[in-house]
Amino acid sequence: MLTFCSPAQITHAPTHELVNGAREEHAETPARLANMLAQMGAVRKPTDHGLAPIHAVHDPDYIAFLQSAHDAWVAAGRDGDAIGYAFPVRGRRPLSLERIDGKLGQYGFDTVTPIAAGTWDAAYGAAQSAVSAVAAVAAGEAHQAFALCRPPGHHAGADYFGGYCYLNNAAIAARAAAAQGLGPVAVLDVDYHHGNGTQDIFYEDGAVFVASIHADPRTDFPYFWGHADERGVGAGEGATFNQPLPRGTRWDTYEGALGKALEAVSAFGARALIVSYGADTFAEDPISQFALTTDDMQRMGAQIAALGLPTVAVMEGGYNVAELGRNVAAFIAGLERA
Ligand code: SP5
Ligand code: ZN
Repeated sequence: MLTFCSPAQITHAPTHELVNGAREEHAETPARLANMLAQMGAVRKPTDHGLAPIHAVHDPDYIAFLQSAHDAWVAAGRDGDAIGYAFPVRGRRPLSLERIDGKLGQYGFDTVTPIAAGTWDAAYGAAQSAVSAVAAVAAGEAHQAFALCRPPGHHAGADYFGGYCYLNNAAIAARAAAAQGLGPVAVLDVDYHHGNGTQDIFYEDGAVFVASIHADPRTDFPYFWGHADERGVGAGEGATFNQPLPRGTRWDTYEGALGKALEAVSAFGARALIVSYGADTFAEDPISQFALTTDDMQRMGAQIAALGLPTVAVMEGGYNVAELGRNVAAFIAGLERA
């Protein structure tokens, strides 16, 4: 599989996150990337496509915030990684805040997504990996490509970060694919968690179909999105398709949901596919509660590839570091085999 990864992606290294009233070790570690790279063949460095494909998805004021947030945190006299503590109730009017403390709440939606010294460079590198994978497919160099993104992206919206995500690599890839003539484009999100950022970005956009299979948000992060009745609005009505599944879901149930998602992608008329792949559906994931095996990851890849569409997969979550590379390799083997 043609795979892209930027050396900058290792530089994002928050130490802690605030969760359930406690300060815990951050789950989205550089060791994740090292474990995945150890299971890959050669990976290619992305070409730098600049800020244009990022600005096609994200608001300029949000990007300026991400670029400067850690410096502002240090300038305010703080140690370590930047984490907000006060958040606006949804629907609050736009405000022009000054202090980093307020801005962290304005642009973030949780306390588990710190901004560290290397965060911008790593997120930028991951986005370039996604764009480069799309460019390779658009150029006909490959029918499938993999962007080994880290930090992940699917929880990040046009103007917000959260869920360990800062730039939405899948959305950036989808917009780049459409711009390069690969459309209509569908995004299929198979991470354990609902991809709320991707959903929000395309919620009123009927040109990009978004299908997601994920843990029921009544019990699992990100709670406030991903419910079955969210189907898009306006021009996007019907172009969002959510299948929340209960904790404990195994392949026998998952396979049927994946079949429905792929049927919907076909019915939409997609001519290219962006896959948000998370390995946190794995039975032994430390923060997630589905029950897929490493062999199931291969089955998942094969079922997706059977659609026959030009496909770019971008890496999302997966927190069992010891098994992560093997799970990703199994998924890629399935994609390649079909
Ligand atoms: C991309 C992705 O999979 N994001 C998932 C974010 C889920 N956050 C859930 C709550 C955080 C639990 N953190 C446990 C840390 C243990 N050290
Ligand atoms: Zn996840």
